[in-house]
Parts: sequence; structure tokens; C-alpha cells
Amino acid sequence: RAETAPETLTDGFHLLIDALKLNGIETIYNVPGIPITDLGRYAQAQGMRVISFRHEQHAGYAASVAGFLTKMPGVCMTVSAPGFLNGVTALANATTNCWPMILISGSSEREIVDLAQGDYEEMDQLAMARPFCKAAYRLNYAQDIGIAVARAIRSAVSGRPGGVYLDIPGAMLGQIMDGEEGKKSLVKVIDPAPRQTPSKESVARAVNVLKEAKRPLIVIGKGAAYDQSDDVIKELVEKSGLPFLPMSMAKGILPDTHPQCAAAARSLVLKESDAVIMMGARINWLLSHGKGMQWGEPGSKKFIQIDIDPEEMDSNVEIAAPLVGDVGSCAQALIDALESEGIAPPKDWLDQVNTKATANMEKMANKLQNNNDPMDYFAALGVIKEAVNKRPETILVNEGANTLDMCRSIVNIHKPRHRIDVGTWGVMGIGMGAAVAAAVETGKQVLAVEGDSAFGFCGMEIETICRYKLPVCIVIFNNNGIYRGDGENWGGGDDPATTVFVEDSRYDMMMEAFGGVGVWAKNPDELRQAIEEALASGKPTLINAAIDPAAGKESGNIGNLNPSSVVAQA
Ligand code: TPP
Repeated sequence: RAETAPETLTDGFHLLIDALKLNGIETIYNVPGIPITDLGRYAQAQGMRVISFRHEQHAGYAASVAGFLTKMPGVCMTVSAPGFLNGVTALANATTNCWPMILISGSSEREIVDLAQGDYEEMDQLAMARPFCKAAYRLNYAQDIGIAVARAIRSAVSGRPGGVYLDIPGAMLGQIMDGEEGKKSLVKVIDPAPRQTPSKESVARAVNVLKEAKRPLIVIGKGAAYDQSDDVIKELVEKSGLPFLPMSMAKGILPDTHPQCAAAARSLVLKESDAVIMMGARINWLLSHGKGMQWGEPGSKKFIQIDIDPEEMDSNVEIAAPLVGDVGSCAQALIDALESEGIAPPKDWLDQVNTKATANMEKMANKLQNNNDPMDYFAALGVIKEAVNKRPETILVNEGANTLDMCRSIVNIHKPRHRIDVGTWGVMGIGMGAAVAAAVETGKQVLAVEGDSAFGFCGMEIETICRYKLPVCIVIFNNNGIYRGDGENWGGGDDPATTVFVEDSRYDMMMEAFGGVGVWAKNPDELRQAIEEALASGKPTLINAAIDPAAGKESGNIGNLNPSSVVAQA
């Protein structure tokens, strides 16, 4: 508030902050600059937590992960045109992942932008944002702040959650209003994401499918993790006695060590099951669109799909029993209906799944113990697995290709929403933003397991982690390149595809440059000790784990998605 402003006045800056705070939004992830520099300052002065990043994409990823973890929209704030565009990647990623976030960007003088007269950082941001989010709004007058923020929050969290864009012309922030009038103009969103219960008929339909099934399966997706109905989901799984397969960010709703967890028998359950309950998991590329060899004989299974969005049904395969509603309400309705039907758990099927899972886990356990020199993924992940088992409250962030695929299947997660990764798009560069948000929103220790290429997309944010002294330990699986560090280019010359990076890059020294702890770990023992020290101390730490450059596969487990040239092979 300027010294000269009469006590009774308020303005756009203060009303926007009041509107966010009134709705329980306490944190802003931002990169400052014209016209939002003072907005960040005032927000902090008015008790908000303002976390300043080095690049808007990571502030945006942090906001979206905050949305996933808290069920309230995470807020990212940026400057106009370039800052806005940097944030848009995260906005689109949030929308794709169905995570609520609000991107608030300052924008230039409306009159000048609309006449394309070349203002500072001129861009029609509202139009640009629209295709990348669930809803986009512009706030022209301070008196509309209350309703605009309410609308943004409701759009972000209700129905299928997603990204929302709020355009803030700089001039609006300075508009003055009478303080009392301003207060009255604010809106508190009541019940921002109302529960939606499924219809009776739809539940009966689902129960009929289950009654006939001999080998039913539950697939749990990150939508279920988001819903925070952990106890209801657990009850449904345990009362029904069905094997469950967690998608990567649904790991931990029930611990991966649960006797009904079928993660280690994934191929068997996808192929052999005859009815599948999709619970907050979309049937997209991550599940081969519900088709193909992986899913066994065509037409061999019936799908029951739980989703908040009716349009999700039949997106890829026929859904025999759509259950439209929030995951918790649908799971509860199934529990009630199954109880009255008295359907017995399919013991033989569960035994078959358990036998397979146990055998696969034993095979894997041997590999994790190796002491190969140079260190391979298995040995390094064996150490990570031990560390997370010992400290199950640790939130695991994970990105890369081989680093992602192998970590996902090897490292057990024990608590809900304790694994954050590349999500639906498989985007690289979410790691540091996710780590910051996880630490800030939960106060817990974070362990970020990063491919060296993945880390490169967001590495500068280690300064942010050091600046805020966040309890984040980053382990870089440094195999000297993208996918592998020994790429060969059959076209001749250096390989532009796997891009061999500077050999033995000292990422640990980058961390030291910002006052964090840096360690170069060359074998499992050194890695174990460094992680133990980092997690015990909570100090910002980066461990540069030297991994055999020849250990990975190109594109990790999804190399089959690469098109191949018939002409070149001829
Ligand atoms: N750009 C973005 C934003 N996202 C992507 N997924 C890609 C590019 C393509 N891509 C997929 S994985 C990957 C890249 C560049 C990096 C894999 O290497 P690394 O992180 O070192 O993991 P590794 O396989 O070596 O364990």
C-alpha cells in the first residue's frame, strides 16, 4: 500500500491476494518481473508463501504438482508474453494430467495489444492460452477479481480437474476501490468440487459384470490418488479380494508390498483377467489403449470404468459398465453393492497372481544385489529401494527413460501420493519443480531420481532448492547421455539421438556452487552412504551416481513407439 493511499482504499494487487487467501490458497510459485513484481512482494507481505523460481516452466510444474497433492489449484504467476509462454507448457501438462492449477500471467496494455501497436511483451495471451487449458479468463476490472478467482478455482477443481488461465492486464492491478466495497466483492467458493455419486443402475450393471467374472482385476490410476479416498479404495480392494495393478502415480494408495498387489505380475493380469475395474485410470497409450497382445484375446474382457467425466467412456474400447462419479463415491457404492450380493473373492485367481508375482520379485531381488563396476541401474535402484523402505514417508520424484521405467517397477511406494513422475505425457523436466512443490506442500523429505538428460531440462532449479534450503536429495543416474552414453549413429558421426554428453559431468559440483552438498558416487556403497546422510540431514544434496553408459535401452521400455524407416533399411 503506497504511503499516500487513504486507509479506506484497496486496489487490484491487494484484492487479488485477498481473493486467493480467502479461498485457502497460501502459496504462489512464480518468476517475478513486469507487471507482477510487486504482486509477489505484497503477497508475501500479506502472509502468502511466494516461491521464486529461475524459469516459469518449473514454477508451473510445481503449481500443478501442488494441485495433485492438495486437491486445490496450485498457483503459478508469470510475466507477460515470454514468461507466460514458458508457463504454458506446465499449464498444458497439468490439463493433460487432470491436475488443477491456475496460471496467472500479467499482460500488457490492452488497448495497445488489441491494436497490435507493439507494446512491451505484447501478446494476446488469453487467445494463446485457450487451447492448452480447461478454461481461460481475463480480468479487466478490480471489482471482478472476487468472481474471477472463484470461477478459476471452480473450473480447475470441479469435474475433471485441469489447468486454468487467468489473464491480468497490468493496469487492472493498480485500479482502486473502496476497501469495504472491495471486501464485499470477494467470493468464497463453497464446495468447489462437489462429490458426484454414480446412479443405482450403473452400479447394478457393474456388479453384474463382476458376478460373472472369474478373474477380475482392479487397475488404479492417478485420478484415484488425486481423489484422496484412500481408505475407501483400500476397503474395496480388501473386501473384494481382487488383485490390483497401480499405475505409477497410484502406487502407495495401497502399499506395493500389499498381498493383493499385482504390479510384479503385470503381464499376467492384463492378459488373463476377464473383467477390469478401471479406477481413476484412463485407457490411453500407457495401457496400450486397452488393445493388442498385452490384453489377451480380443473381446476377452469386460471393462467397468470409474471416471468423473462421462465422455471418457468408450474412448478406446467398449465399456460394459460405465460408473460416472468421483472415485471415492463410486468405490463406496461398489462396496455396498458387493456386500449385499455376497460375491466371494476369487481365491484361485489371486493365488495364481501371487505365485507369478513372487517368482518375478525373487528374480529381480538377485539382480538388485550386484556389485558390477561400473554400477548398473539395478544396483543403484537396489540402494534407492532400501532407502525408501527404510523411510517410507519420503516422497519419490522420478524422471528419465530407463531411470523412470526401472525405478517405477523396482522401488516400492508405501504411502499415497508419495510418487510423482512424468505423468501422461512422459514429459522430461518436471523433476525439480515437482521436488520443490512436494517439499513445500508437505514438509516431507523428497528424493528425486533423475536421468542425466531429464535433469538437464530443469537443473538450474537446484539453486531454488538451495536458496529455500528444501529437504531435497537429487540422485542423478549419470550414464553420460540421453537413454545411453555410448550412442552409435549408423548414419555416421556423433549420434544426435542419444547425444553423448560431456563424459563424467560433475553435476555434484553444480550443487556445491549453490551451497548444497554434492557427492560423486561410483558404486552402490558410496551411493548408499550419500543417500543415508542426505535423508538423515534433510540438507539439499545432489548425488551424481555414475552409471554404466552401456546399461540403458534406447527410449527405455517404449522403444516400440518409435516409427522406423522402411526406405533406410532397404
Ligand atoms: N523432451 C521432453 C520435454 N520430453 C521428452 N520426453 C523428450 C524430450 C524425449 N525424451 C524421452 S526420455 C528422454 C528424452 C529426451 C531422456 C532420457 O534420458 P535420461 O533422462 O538420461 O534417462 P536414461 O534413459 O538415461 O535413464
